[in-house]
Amino acid sequence: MKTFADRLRRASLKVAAFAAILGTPGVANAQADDWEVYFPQAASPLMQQIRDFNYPLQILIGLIVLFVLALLAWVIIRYNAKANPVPSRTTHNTVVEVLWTVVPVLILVGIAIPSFSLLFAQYDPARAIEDYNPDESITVKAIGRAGWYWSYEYPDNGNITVDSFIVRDADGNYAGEPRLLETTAPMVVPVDTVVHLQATADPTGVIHAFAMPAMAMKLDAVPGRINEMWFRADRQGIFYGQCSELCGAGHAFMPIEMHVVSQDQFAEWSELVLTDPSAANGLLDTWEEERLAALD
Ligand SMILES: [Cu+2]
Repeated sequence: MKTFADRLRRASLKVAAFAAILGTPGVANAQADDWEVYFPQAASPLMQQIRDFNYPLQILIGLIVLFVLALLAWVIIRYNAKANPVPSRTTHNTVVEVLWTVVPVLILVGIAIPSFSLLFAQYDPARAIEDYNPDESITVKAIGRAGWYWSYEYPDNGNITVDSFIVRDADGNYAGEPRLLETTAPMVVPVDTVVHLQATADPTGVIHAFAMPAMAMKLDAVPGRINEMWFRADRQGIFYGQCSELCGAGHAFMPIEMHVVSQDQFAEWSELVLTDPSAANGLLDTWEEERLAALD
């Protein structure tokens, strides 16, 4: 028979394995790894801050859960009816009451301060990036379309419009790779550049939401209204997101595919896509192959 110490050791090994999964170093793309349960690897400064903030919070929450559990166990064992034939008549304990009010308040205020500063930073790059220069940023407008796809417009770069449909085969079946995430033409942004992302939806359509977890982005796309957030991609590659507002029959089939390329590549793409969109797409594929080849 297994001793308690054996079980404890096995349990702690499991916890260590779980922690190793959480700390898996970055992969080429922002897709989830097998068995990944934590946030995606950060690809923007804000996502990195959110990850860094969340780790100590998880530990704090874990400690509080254990503490409350221990208190409950103590009360159940030490103060049950069997152990106390004559019930205590205690009704108040001022010290304990003050403590269980003040301590949680201090903990919550301690969490709220960095929390609010992150919330504000989501809408103001100057709060998260020291050398932020608005003149070097670009604007991309993401439009959630009623026919279940996204369009991207680049008002700073000669009125580019990209219609981004999910990939299907000749029979109309979903054929993309990764499954349900590949699009006919992705959103393209330059690396190390602040992108102001404006989200809206077809004026006669429904509400969608633009979500890109690796960049800490989630923004409602509402008909007749513009919402704005920013991100800065810190590494090149292909990143995926999905519509995150239940919008209708095609909700699961309007993926967001984002190619982060070098600034020179972005300049080249943004010229070419105006005249020859399919050549521009081919260029993106070539660049991605080159990037992956260079990683090996
Ligand atoms: Cu949608």
